Amino acid sequence: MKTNKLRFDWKIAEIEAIYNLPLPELMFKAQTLHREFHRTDEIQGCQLLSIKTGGCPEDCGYCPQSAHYKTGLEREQLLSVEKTLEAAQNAKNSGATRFCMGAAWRSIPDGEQFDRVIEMVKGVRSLGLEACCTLGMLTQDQALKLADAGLNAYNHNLDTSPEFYGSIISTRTYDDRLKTLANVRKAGVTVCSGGIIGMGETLNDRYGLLQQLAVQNPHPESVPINQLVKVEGTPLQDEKSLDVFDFVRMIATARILMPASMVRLSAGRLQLSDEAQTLCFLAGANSIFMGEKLLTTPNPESDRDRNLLHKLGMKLFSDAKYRTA
Ligand code: SAM
Ligand code: DTB
Ligand code: SF4
Repeated sequence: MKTNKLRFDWKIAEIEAIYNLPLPELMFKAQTLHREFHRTDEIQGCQLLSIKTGGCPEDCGYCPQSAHYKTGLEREQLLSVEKTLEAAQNAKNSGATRFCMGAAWRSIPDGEQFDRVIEMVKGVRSLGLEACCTLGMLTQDQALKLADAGLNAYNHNLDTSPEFYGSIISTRTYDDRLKTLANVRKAGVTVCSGGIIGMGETLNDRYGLLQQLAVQNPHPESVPINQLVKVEGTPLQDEKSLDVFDFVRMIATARILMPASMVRLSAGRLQLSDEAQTLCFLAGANSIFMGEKLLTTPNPESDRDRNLLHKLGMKLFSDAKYRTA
């Protein structure tokens, strides 16, 4: 890997300058770095599964799964290992190479439920898929146990800038988030961390989020960029829609700041035309979530994704070997 190209000292003014470049310049820089570190004809397909749904004690203002808001979402206890592995096998059959299990927990309780998740991770790995979990806050001991089970990645998003964070979530702090990321890193599990745009944040908040991610050494290996999915009943249900070009600029800037990382075009694809998604790929996004559901909200149908990739002459990764560059 060309690690001498990676920087961990990004300043807000530099990030601002990149984000606001004339679009052709921004895209050129993003593409130049993208092709140095990654193939440009392939993206990774990931599949999400909500293994424990709803009833979450946290108050994240965007989230349909928070118990603080009436979103009409049906709660579900932790799935069985069998059901989870059935979904993982289906994901593999449809071309995904990474399987991400999400749970609406503030933190994962030790005991039978933790042990069950360990079995899920082992099972997903034995299918030849990369295994990723997102289960809320994690202690060092839990992170080490997940690492022993073969977990490849842990998703824990910073979501936004430290300054805006308190307007979106009050039940945990930015430092709590960073602490879990440090526990994950120390356990030798790769870090998946990104955020959401379209929540009413300022441009400075977007630069602030990108800075928090890009000054981590090493960079998160995986950076999901989500567009807010507006869910009725959440405090952000009436938020103004995001301009597509802001999404493209965010992805391109993430690609430039963290060139070796996977940049994932995550929630919000249903709101994007094929052309807009293509701009995101050209800006350096090299992964999508596949399947008709994200965790609880809809996602484009598989046929539409297949057709789009085919039209673009692109394909999904054919193996699950963890790629850094
Ligand atoms: N409870 C765990 C946590 O918060 O870390 C794991 C599951 S949580 C649903 C995973 C991530 O999904 C959140 O950090 C957030 O970035 C993203 N997310 C949740 N609701 C969303 C929405 N309506 N639109 C976009 N992204 C969303
Ligand atoms: C991430 O950044 N986005 C995914 C994944 N990590 C876990 C989750 C998106 C959730 C969107 C809302 C829902 O479907 O519930
Ligand atoms: Fe709970 Fe995660 Fe949703 Fe926040 S984002 S309410 S922690 S499920």
